[in-house]
Amino acid sequence: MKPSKTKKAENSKTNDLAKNTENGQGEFLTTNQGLRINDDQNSLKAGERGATLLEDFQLREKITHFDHERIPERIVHARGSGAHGYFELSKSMTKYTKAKFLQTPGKRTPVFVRFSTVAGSRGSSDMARDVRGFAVKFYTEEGNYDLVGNNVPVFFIQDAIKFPDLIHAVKPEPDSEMPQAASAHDTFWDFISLTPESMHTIMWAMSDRAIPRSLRMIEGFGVHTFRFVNEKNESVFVKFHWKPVLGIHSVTWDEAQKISGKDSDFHRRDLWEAIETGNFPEWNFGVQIVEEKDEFKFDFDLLDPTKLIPEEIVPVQIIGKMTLNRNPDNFFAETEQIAFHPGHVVSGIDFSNDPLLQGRLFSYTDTQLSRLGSPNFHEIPINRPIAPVHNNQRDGHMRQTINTGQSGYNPNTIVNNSPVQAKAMEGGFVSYNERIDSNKVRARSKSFFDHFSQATLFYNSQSDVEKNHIVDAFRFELGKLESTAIRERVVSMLTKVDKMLAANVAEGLGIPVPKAEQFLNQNIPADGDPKKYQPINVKSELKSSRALSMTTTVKDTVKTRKIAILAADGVDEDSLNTMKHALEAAGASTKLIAPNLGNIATAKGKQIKVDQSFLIASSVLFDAVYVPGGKRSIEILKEEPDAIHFINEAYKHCKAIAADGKGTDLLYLTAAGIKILNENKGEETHVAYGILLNRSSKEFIKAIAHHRFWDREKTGKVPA
Ligand code: HDD
Repeated sequence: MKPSKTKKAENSKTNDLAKNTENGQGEFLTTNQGLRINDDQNSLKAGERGATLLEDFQLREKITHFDHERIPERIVHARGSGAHGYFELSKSMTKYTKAKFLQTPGKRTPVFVRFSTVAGSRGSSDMARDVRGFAVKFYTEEGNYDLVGNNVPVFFIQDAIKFPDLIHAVKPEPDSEMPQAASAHDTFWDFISLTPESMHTIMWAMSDRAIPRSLRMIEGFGVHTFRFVNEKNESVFVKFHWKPVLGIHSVTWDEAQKISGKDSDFHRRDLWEAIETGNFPEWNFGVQIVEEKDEFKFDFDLLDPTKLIPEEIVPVQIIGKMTLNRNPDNFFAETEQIAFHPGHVVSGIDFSNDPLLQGRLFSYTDTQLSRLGSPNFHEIPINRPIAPVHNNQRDGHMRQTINTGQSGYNPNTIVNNSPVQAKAMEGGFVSYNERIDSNKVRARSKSFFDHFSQATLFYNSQSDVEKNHIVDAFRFELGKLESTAIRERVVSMLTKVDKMLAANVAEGLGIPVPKAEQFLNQNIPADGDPKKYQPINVKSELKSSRALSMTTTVKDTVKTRKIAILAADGVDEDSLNTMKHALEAAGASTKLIAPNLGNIATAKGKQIKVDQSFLIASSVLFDAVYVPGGKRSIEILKEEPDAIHFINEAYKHCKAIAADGKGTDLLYLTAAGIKILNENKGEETHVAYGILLNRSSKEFIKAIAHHRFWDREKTGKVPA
């Protein structure tokens, strides 16, 4: 789709100050000093065939600017896509917090959201197996509030001091700079095999959550426990959740790898197109509240970022909804230059002592200095708060503000002590006065030493299909390693999560299941007693949690799903149009795929425009396939190996497939049809498998909404 300009959403932040008129439309071309340019096609030369002159300030300005166009990419989360929108509160949080944007139901706050992968470079594939970043900047009237989270509710490590090690381990290996955007290599698993605290997050990363169908279909989590503080200075602990209205859906690993080749911008394009076509992505915003008196009532530590609070124990209260309704005008100016920081808070939101969060509070401002190059990064339009900014900070690279007058200090009499400090009742930020009385130590609390119970809880909460996918992910990732010793250490650690899981992974790797005792906890200070640092076993009361499985997610809509319609000359017009219109009326989009671009002629001789040829299209870029009737159309498609492959692949990836009239003949040449013939089980079984022969559009729509028919995986694999 050609990028077009979305109409300006009413509730979006208007960062217009530095916005140029639309590509200078109707204006003269100028230098950066405003000098009108007469010839931008030729450099200044001593004669038509002579040397270029140093005097050519116009050439030098243009080339110099170009030479400096790239800035350092983010050290992590370099690959990202963003959008503008708004957050609307539905339930007042006055009881818990004084944050103004959380007081009055109906209040809208502009936001900018950036989704990202963690490990890959800025140009890497969207479909890497990875945790997704989910960072939201709320432009509140009291200043910017950044909720810098992920699509996984827990993290790999418990203390920020280990973050550089984790990232060095997962990034491409330093000698060969391989592999890009992938955790399937020795250094990552070497680190993980020596870091048992990572096991819970590893389970999420090896699940299908790490290969989302769409960024519009991921959950978001603040991860850490934060604090709400109310007007009376009372505090509660809070965890933040984003729940996608379209449900949480993923692709298969085979699909993810193929999509990376077919369209490495798959997620970015999907987000962009959804917003351009008015299908605004939405998330419900939820909180889990824990009273201060209950801080120690759980069998895990609230400050430990490798733990979640199961929703069965503390339900998620939905308090509002976020809608993304405007694409950026300029990727670099907005998505690339936006600077998030967990320390950008407003009065009423405060931190807990989670040691990972505490380290982050240092890291984010620091990284912007090297990435954006100046302590004035807050003056870049996308980072500017809508709340006024007044202080005595001055100067620095690329300062935009022109501070007037004599004073740049406080206290002063010159401007009557301005800018003045705000009292708490005037919105002045006052840190929660938590009592802290302890020795200075480099240590970790014993309450952080249970590394496996929630990894087990996560695994036990998965359906059989989800469990199989996790096993396959481990077999893939560990299978890519050069070192058998690392494989063994990881599998030995898995025995602490689930014995069957470890056995299944070991079988795929062709190794015996190593004993659990073999794993080493290397997170031990030089003078520490190794015995004291071994993980402790906690048996959690809860056996499984519904919210952790994707099988319990929303499955009643086909909105924004993409359906491929395969046809050729001679297609039955009614068969094509009835289904196409029904799908589009239900909110899905369709693409007509034929042997060549241009038009196809229907059986009645009407010309219909083809959207994609088989050379361009691929089943992995679609959610479902429909083959309309028409004798000639099907005869042509039968001779088209790409059409057969298209259906085979969609079948392999468990997608809904429908055929009408003669279209069913084509299906019988594919894995889908062969399966039906072989099993000879009757129509209802086909429908249960997501294969619909001569069924209504209503049934097809229901099948697409179901997302995938995983049962097909159980009953034998198919080629594709
Ligand atoms: Fe981080 C970026 C999320 C731990 C240091 N982080 C970054 C982004 C997200 C997260 C979503 C991208 C923001 C954007 O789109 O610009 N990070 C997390 C979460 C964590 C976490 C959910 C754990 C719960 N991060 C973490 C630690 C450290 C960092 C422990 C360092 C001690 N993160 C950074 C960073 C980045 C960053 C180096 C790179 C680019 C940036 O900040 O602006 O400072």
